[in-house]
Amino acid sequence: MHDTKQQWFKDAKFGLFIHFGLYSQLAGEYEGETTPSIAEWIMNTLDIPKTEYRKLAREFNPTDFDADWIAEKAKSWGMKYLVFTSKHHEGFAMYDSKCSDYTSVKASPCHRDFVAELQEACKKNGLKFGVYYSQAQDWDDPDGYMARHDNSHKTYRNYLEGKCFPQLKELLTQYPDISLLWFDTPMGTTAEESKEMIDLVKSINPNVIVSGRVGNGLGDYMTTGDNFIPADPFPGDWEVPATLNDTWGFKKSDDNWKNPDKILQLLLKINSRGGNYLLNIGPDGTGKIPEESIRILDEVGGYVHRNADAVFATRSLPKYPYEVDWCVFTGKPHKFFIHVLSPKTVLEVININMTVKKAYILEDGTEVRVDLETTCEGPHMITVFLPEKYKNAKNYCVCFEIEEETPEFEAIRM
Ligand code: JFZ
Repeated sequence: MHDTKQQWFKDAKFGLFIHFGLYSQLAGEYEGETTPSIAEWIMNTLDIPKTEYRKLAREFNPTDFDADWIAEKAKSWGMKYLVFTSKHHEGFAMYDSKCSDYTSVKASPCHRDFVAELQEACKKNGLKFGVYYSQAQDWDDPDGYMARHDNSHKTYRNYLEGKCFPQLKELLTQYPDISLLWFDTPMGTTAEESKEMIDLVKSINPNVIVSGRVGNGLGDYMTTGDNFIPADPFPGDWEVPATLNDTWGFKKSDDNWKNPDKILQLLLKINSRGGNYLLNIGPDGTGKIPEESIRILDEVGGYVHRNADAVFATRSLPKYPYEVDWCVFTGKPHKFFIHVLSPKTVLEVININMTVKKAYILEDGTEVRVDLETTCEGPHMITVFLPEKYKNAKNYCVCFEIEEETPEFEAIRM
């Protein structure tokens, strides 16, 4: 991927994804049937006729959706950006679109513009604001793509010119704070068409970053699949979007919630390899966020908040030559961090070449004694003697202020 000088994105490291739309009301169920797939795909998976699906708009009134509360929470979790579904594959605009009647402002009793509400809330809370826009799949437009269906009779161009391009223009002109356009599932989009979308976006707002899923390798950064994380440091900018259970949109029956310790470990691994983690919440049809998501994010976000210096603006580290399961390293110029994720009485790591000026527990500043020595295991054996309080504790971070810009990981030697 290209280096686009998108500094805020390189520094962000942690963000909040929100999947919210008409599908949220169905909660993964339609006429007594539960979708076997992700909930926001229910129209496609259960083949709900368009005329039936459209009726959902008439009941959409999410009185519990509180943009301010969400943005405040995201900030308290140490997140730096938020991405909201302005239009998902279902085709329903969650903002005041002038070129369609199928919008939350015109077709629903709530008459609300969620993009405007979130833009405002992000501004108040100092978060960068991004919107998801399904540029190829549109299951409501006769010429939009639909996965699992025959698209051969469709004229994609009609959809692009009649809905996609006009809506992109609207989003970028009506909401000047948009900093990221999160495109998705390009399907049959050609390289020329991807380029056209990017040019359109940047002609209105040149500072907007475009996600990798604009298609044809033309995005400003690389997007992986749900929780698929590169095993090694990955050059360029990249992001892992991920769910906290197994669905993006709200699904009543899905209680396969991930372990917060696991999520935290993934976040730190992603950061140490140079990427950002975009964690999803799926509010229900009333706009309420599942309690379990909040519990997980309070825990993960609590750690990030306490250890912000070891997450925000960290840079990709070289690959450490050993398998370690009790800690993850992150780093930034002249700082090296050991995140201790399982209990230890003393910390020992080897083959890290750096000159330590000062070492301390990041969350409370308690200095720790560090021994640097050459042992039979090789040079640069680092031992950290822990204060009583941190012996056998987990989820805390040790910060090393170092002479060098970055530590050097030495190769394994006999
Ligand atoms: C897409 C959407 O279809 C889905 O509904 C959700 O919005 C998600 C964030 O993005 O799903 C994908 C697209 C690409 C991959 C995985 C899920 N991928 O490349 O692995």
